[in-house]
Amino acid sequence: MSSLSRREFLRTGLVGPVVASLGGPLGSTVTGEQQAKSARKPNIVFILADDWGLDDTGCYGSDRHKNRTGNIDALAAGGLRFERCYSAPLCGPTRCEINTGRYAFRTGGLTNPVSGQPKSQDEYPLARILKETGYDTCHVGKWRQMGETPGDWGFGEYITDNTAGGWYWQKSYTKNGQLVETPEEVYCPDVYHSFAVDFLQRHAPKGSASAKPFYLYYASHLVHGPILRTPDSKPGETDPVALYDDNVAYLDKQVGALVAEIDKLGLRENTLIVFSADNGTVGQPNTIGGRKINGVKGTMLEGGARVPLIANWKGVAPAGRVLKDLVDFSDILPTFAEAVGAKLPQGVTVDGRSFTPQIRGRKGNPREWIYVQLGRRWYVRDDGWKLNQAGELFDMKDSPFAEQLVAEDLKDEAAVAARKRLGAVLDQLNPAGGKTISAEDEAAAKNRAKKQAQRQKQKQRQGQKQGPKKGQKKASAGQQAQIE
Ligand SMILES: [Ca+2]
Repeated sequence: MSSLSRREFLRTGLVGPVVASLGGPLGSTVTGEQQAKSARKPNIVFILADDWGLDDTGCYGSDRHKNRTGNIDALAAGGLRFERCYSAPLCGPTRCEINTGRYAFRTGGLTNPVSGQPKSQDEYPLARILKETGYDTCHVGKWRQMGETPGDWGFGEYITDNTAGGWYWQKSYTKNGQLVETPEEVYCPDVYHSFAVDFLQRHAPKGSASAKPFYLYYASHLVHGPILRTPDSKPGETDPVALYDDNVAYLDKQVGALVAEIDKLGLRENTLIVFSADNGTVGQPNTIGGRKINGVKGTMLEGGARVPLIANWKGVAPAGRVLKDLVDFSDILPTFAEAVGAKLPQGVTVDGRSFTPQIRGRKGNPREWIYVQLGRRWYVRDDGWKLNQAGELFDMKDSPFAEQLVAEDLKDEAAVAARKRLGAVLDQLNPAGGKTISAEDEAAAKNRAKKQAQRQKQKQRQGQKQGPKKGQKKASAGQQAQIE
């Protein structure tokens, strides 16, 4: 236990027989109450923003929102911030990776919609792993693209809705499989937040479920389109840019409220809080230090999949540390599993690598490359280079602002070595040999998404012509999602 304090050791979840075997001498140095507190398995709260890039986040240098994300920035200041984390460039494939720890060509979670691909019975989902380790599991917010229900995927309780886009001012939602209808429109992010708070309160030291550690997956609809007014928007506000800013501010406010609740309930020191996003910004990327991020949601450019990743664990994660370690979203499952001391399923290829050691302040075993896939396109990227399915090599030294295509016949030593190195990774992964989608099906999926976006715009235009309904002032389509 040389590099691991006893307190930290107990927190790893390596408890039970190990703790029991420590016996007398160590046991006599702490009170029973302290020991019980230390031995409690850590809780995990995973906050996932929707359509939110580095350029939306103050602590990543966003010029536009630098004073709008104070609560998220505070999580980074009190914990770790990973500079190079990669989701998939689209909602559904990202959520598949989170829940399975596996790349899309293994699961079939290739593009939107991914419902039915993969199936929960064919996978070993994160929530099920945690549940089988004794955790209470709760899903809050966006789910639909995963298919089935959060319950099928291992969540003991959940609140969600039947949509892949934003679900804001509405008269219905789904709670634990039951449709709930309300007489008046409610702001669903607030309803979902209350559900999360109730879950936390039941798991607080004095709550009815205090004996159980928990996993709360807080998958906000914010800031996916349609970009509508929030409860904090100026009355009558219709300017789409102002409303977009309001949505950013509202997500940050909810993050702050969630963390304050965790503090108030006495859960903070035993709770790992992770904040990330499911893909990059929609529409126009914002600037960082005056330069525009290269690429947005749905693209295979850096801005499509490079997202913020913040891990805050009071008393465990080093405060204010910034890491350049490469992380991709298949890493979330093994990271959370290791954090709670759960074993990974046998006989299942998990692509991810745990970054729990880094969260605990150690060097860990950082990745040498990350992998990103969307439909029939993919790339593998390492510290300075990126190679895609077409064999195109990009020099990434100026990312996330620019990526330079390298001429195929360039004899530059570093480029030649990178092509060889990354090519070997792709050969080993062999995405083309895994589950795939036909060009026709991919085009059809894109077309459906486009039509859906058009319907959304049409609906919003009609809403504007007719004037806003009570509690629902529609924005123009200027900043709407083009795709789910
Ligand atoms: Ca998204």
